[in-house]
Amino acid sequence: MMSTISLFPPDALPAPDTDATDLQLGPGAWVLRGYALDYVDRVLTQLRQIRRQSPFRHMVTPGGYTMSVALTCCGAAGWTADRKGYRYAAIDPETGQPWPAMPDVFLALARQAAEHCGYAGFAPDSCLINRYVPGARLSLHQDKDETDFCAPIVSVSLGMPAMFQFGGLKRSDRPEKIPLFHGDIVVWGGPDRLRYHGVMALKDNPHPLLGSNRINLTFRKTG
Ligand code: MD3
Ligand code: FE
Repeated sequence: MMSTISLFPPDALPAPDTDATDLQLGPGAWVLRGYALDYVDRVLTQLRQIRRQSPFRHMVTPGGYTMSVALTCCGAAGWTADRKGYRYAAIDPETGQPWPAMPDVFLALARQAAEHCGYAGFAPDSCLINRYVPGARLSLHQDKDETDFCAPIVSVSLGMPAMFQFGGLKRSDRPEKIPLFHGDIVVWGGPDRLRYHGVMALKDNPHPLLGSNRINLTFRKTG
């Protein structure tokens, strides 16, 4: 792969090593179809441990809404929402204990996918794990609770398919719809890092491994 100067953004774009099965969504965003398939068994084994330690829960937003998507986390920092706002914190407020450690296989998968898209040296300190059942959705939002917007976000989709909405930098920009399937990875960085995005209400299309569930892992560098 060609080397890039690390002045990004806006001086240099990543030098991706993407191939014909990759779908480019923007100057810094790619869908890697099936990229996680070889990792699924190991990822699900680790996920069973994580959810035993820090169970899935439905966060209540500062506005008082209970999210339809259930969440847990692993890594040095986890994401929480309460009346006071959204933030990353080292302690899971449900258990009073640190979030489960990030498994090596999670880190390896996220790093490899980021590098494939030209983001070498991705070092996430947090993985948010979302669980969707039929009807669950995530309304259009930006991910801006992190402090380092130079690092990309890597997302791994498992289980039932979802219709992802990829908008612009303004909430009013009409989003594009992209289906995401079991094993797909999406990498977002650079000029696409702050685009609005969401997930439409899930239809019930049971998956052989995960039944009527969709799991999404998002890897972030929070600090
Ligand atoms: C585009 N999760 O947890 S991942 C989230 O499928 C979240 O559960 C969705 O959005 C899910 O915040 C979508 C894809 C994603 C994640 C971060 C992004 C897309 C993004 C940041 C910028 C632009
Ligand atoms: Fe998001």
